[in-house]
Amino acid sequence: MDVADLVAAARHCIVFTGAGISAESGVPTFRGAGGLWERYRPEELATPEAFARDPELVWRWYRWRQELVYRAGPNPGHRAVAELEAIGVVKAVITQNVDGLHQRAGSRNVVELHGSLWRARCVECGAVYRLDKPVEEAPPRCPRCGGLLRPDVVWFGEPLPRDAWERAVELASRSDVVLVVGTSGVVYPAAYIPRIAKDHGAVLVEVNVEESAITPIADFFLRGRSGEVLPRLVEEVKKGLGTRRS
Ligand code: BV8
Ligand code: ZN
Repeated sequence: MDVADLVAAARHCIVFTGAGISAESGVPTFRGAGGLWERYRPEELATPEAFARDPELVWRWYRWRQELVYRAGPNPGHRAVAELEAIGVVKAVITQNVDGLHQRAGSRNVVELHGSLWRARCVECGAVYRLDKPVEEAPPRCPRCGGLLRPDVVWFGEPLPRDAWERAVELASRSDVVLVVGTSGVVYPAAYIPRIAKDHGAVLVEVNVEESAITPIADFFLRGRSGEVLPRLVEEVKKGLGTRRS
């Protein structure tokens, strides 16, 4: 049974992604070479303390990432995931990424465990605003109450949004195949998701350019860039489905 047959025959296949799936869009990963964290340490910027100390610096970093993502756009890896959902094979995408590229590629059922670059939340009145382009001023102010807006992302030391976490656990628990794409598997509790699926009997297929903390529990390891491996997988799955339908 090869991976394409496994995915084509899956009763409930989901995709779990990390920064690696956006690397070929030109969005640097967190821990790889040239990664986001190379210039900054996570503790410096992606934490409530950093924001309290210097909201302008933190927003400049997020605006820089918004501009990167805004110009970049989804890559063939994101589009392959969207196509697997469109042909009814993939039921949902659970992502650690905040770049919104899965949605821009056409994925509809996306669970954002760590929030989104494209939402801002008022620290005073709690109002949440959708952003359709990079913020102009850093830090932006709440149109309603004038309070400070923060990126609506999960920083280190902060809990994940309850509804996103519960949806992710529910999806992982009922899946029989999980494609784990472009994650180092070191950030918790997100990294529990592939483990929860495995504990419920799912087969894990990892797509990564190098081994990760997930590899020891993966049933299949497809070494390569997701922008190349996933489109190939989609073609083979569609062939498999075609023969099954005929
Ligand atoms: C919490 C949003 C408690 C913001 C992010 C010690 C041990 C264990 C845990 C901890 C610890 N100390 C602290 C913790 C907890 C901490 C944590 O896990 N830290 C880690 C670093 C050890 N977790 C937290 O703080 C979480 N909150 O625990 O709260 C709590 C609970 C209840 C009540 C109150 C408090 C919150 C974690 C969320 C942090 N926010 N992002 C932002 O983006 O600015 S995390 C950040 O890392 C991104 O979301 C990113 O997605 C995520 C994980 O990284 P990856 O996605 O895996 O990316 P990475 O660069 O690491 O890897 C890329 C992979 O892609 C590599 O494997 C590479 O080989 C591969 N790749 C590269 N190119 C390609 C490719 N693959 C395929 N194709 C390619 N072309
Ligand atoms: Zn407000």
